[in-house]
Amino acid sequence: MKFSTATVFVCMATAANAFAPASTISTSNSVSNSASALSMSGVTRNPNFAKLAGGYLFPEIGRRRNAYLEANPDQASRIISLGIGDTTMPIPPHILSGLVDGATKLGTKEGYSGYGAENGLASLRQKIATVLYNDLISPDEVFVSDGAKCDIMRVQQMFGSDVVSAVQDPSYPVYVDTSVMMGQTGEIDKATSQYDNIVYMPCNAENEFFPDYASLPRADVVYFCSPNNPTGAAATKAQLEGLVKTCTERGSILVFDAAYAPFIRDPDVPKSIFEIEGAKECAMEVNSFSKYAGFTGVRLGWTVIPAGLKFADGTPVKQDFSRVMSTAFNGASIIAQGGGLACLDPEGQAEIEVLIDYYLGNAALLKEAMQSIGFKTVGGDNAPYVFVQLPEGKSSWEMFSEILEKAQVVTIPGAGFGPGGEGYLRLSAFAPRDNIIEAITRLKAVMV
Ligand code: PL4
Repeated sequence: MKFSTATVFVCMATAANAFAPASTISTSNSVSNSASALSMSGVTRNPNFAKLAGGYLFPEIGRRRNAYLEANPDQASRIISLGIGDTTMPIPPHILSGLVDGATKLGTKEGYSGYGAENGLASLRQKIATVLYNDLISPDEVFVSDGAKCDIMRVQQMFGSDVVSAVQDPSYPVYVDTSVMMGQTGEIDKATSQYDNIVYMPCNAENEFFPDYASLPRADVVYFCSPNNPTGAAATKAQLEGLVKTCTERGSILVFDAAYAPFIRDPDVPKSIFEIEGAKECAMEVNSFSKYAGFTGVRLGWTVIPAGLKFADGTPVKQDFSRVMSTAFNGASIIAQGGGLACLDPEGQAEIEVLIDYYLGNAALLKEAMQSIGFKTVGGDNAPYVFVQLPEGKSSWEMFSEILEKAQVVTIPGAGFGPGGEGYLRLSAFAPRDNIIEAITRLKAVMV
């Protein structure tokens, strides 16, 4: 059933009237009547939302796929998704047993627990620090959460509206969209597709998809993702040393998104920014179990903020993030945290290796297929994404539509990740192997 805005308002007012004293009912009815006639509330819209150039990228991809299927219902069974980076392999047994244990305990008197610590179970924070960071950081610098995406928004809430943010171009759209929502930016420039007051750090073939932040205007907060979404480029130790040095010299805070760290196989590519000397004074790291263990639906992540990271007035950043978490978050699900603990057991770690190897095998097939028909690619070695350079003059949305219509394969146009992504297409390796093989046959037929 569809409701108009006015209908929703009237329904809410009616529900409210069920609890209102009789004398107030006629007044509230007259308010709802005049409001319903106008079909709007008396609340001013947050002007930052009007600045957003369009809908969020991933629902937009889903909308276009659904529109295609509505027009071509006979093609529904042929659709293969190499679009949204969502895991497809089932959760392996040891990790699953952690989730089951977490749930089972809730059914016993001894094991039951209600609200937990906002920052997560002490045992999980300890294990994250030891198993994933080799004790480079301490457990009280770990904030367990419901995922990296949600943490990025909370990090933005902590920084507020007065900071200037820098983003890789192209980049995961959450950094830019949350900067706009927070009021850090001006309007979008229609000619460049860039928001005023954001520093766009070009990542392209000329700079091997690693930005030269030192040559760009200073930003307060620098969002950097490695292995990268969408390009799949993984920054080397030397490159990250340079970035940390520049951020330190300029007094910028680096927000390092390591959501794809488990895909790193190259020993010269750091899995965490804290492997770089000096990072504990200039960086924080957001991370997630989503891609480690197929927890995209379970929801579990974490953010590390070192005690030595401080604002200009000397306040530890960790103190303010803790204030955001305790005010706006009630702790990650106790069941999910049970799964997280199992991920960090030796058995869980071995299961994760198998999962990641599978997706990396898919990525290698996609990369090889694209190269075999003459396309240049980035990524796919230490990342689940292959970024394909399209022929000169071919727009990425055009290519997305052509592939959807002719091959029934969903991809993501590079332009969805920012103007710097134009001319590229992102292929995701998160799919069953059979689908990857079938998609490759169809892509080869359409793209040559
Ligand atoms: C679709 C660089 C995927 N609805 O699951 P989380 O919240 O712990 O992590 C999300 C995340 C964080 N950082 C980076 C990412 O790439 C992602 C997930 N991105 C993609 O296809 O680009 C899933 C997107 C999901 C979303 O909006 O995040």
